[in-house]
Amino acid sequence: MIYYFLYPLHTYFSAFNLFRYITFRTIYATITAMAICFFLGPYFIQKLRHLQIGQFIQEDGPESHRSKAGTPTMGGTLILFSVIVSTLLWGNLSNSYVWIILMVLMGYGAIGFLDDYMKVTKRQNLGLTARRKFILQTGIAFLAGLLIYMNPTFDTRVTIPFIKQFSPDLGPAYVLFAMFVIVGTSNAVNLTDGLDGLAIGPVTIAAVTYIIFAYVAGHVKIAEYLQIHYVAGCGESAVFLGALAGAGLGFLWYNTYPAQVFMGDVGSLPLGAVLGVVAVITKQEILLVLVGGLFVIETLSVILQVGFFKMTNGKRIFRMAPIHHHFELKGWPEPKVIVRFWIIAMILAMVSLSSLKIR
Ligand code: 57M
Repeated sequence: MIYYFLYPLHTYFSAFNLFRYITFRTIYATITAMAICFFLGPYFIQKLRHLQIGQFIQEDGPESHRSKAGTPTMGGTLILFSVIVSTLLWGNLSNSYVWIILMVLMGYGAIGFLDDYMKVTKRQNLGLTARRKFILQTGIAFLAGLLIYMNPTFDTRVTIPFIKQFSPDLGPAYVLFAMFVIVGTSNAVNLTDGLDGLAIGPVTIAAVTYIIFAYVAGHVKIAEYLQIHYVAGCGESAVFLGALAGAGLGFLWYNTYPAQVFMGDVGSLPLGAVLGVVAVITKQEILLVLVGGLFVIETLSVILQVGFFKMTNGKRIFRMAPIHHHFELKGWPEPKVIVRFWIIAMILAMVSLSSLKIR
């Protein structure tokens, strides 16, 4: 909205010309979302405690998690609030990609809110059935994929990281591909959110990484120079990603070990889903496997564990899946697991950025 009300005044005050620049608005979207999360955090946590919205700990979890019982959860609502307010303030609201992203954020946020609410009211860690959750996720992802596909300027070719010559055109099937990316990333982040700050750290790293991809893909000259797909208007998603990164840092202030609040499914499901949407919009879909490589590792550890368990009638590859629990049970202190996973996420993000030059 600021873009609307203040930019036109640049004819009277040249300083207001700044509001035209995506870089300027991305920086201030980041600061705004961080400030909202940081300053509202204590009040919000106190409110969650008052409402007795506390985490129920599953019996079969690691012993060290017992002490976490009752930690306020559903902190993701504060993240979503900060991101939405900051994006509405600093984003160019005539950009359709911004609204598609916000639709997915709110849609998945509603799924997570429902799931968390059912868990809290039933005092057990079982919310929506996996089937119901999957159907809702797929429906929203389909709508997002269709809206992106219907944009006449959107290209349905898929970018293969590090390979410039080959970019298969999926045509209408691109909608199904986009759905897979969005639903898959949402659930991968959800699985990863099992230690203090373990999900929000890499989500913030991925958001910052995609700010760069969104900016260069939305800039016709830079996109041409880097020989990547130019996506008219996708640069505006950098403002949203700035808000996401800012809210992530603001939330991390309270979610870091020992966590004062958990994000809940209301946070993990939408955060993963919007990373998927942005990966599709910026046409760096498959690269998300690298940018969000930590989420992929966590998900693969579960798939391998469950598959091996079933094939061998009860044998396990890991002491416990997802893999963060494996290292906990090996005796690594929780902060050590978390920070080492963050370091891996940063390394993967840097390698993914190198794909811009290595073509
Ligand atoms: C999402 N949720 C955390 C918190 C967070 C198929 C199976 C792999 C599913 C998986 C599962 O249940 N995943 C659900 C992970 C939970 O965190 C809550 O959930 C929200 C995210 N969705 O915001 O509200 C617990 O994680 C801990 N936590 C923190 N700090 C945080 O900042 O310490 C979360 C955030 C919280 C808290 O203890 O209660 C979770 O782990 O459930 N299941 C599992 O992950 C379980 N693994 C398992 O069963 N492995 C089996 C098979 C199925 C692979 C095996 O290895 O043989 C583990 N999780 C739990 N208990 N809770 C281990 C058993």
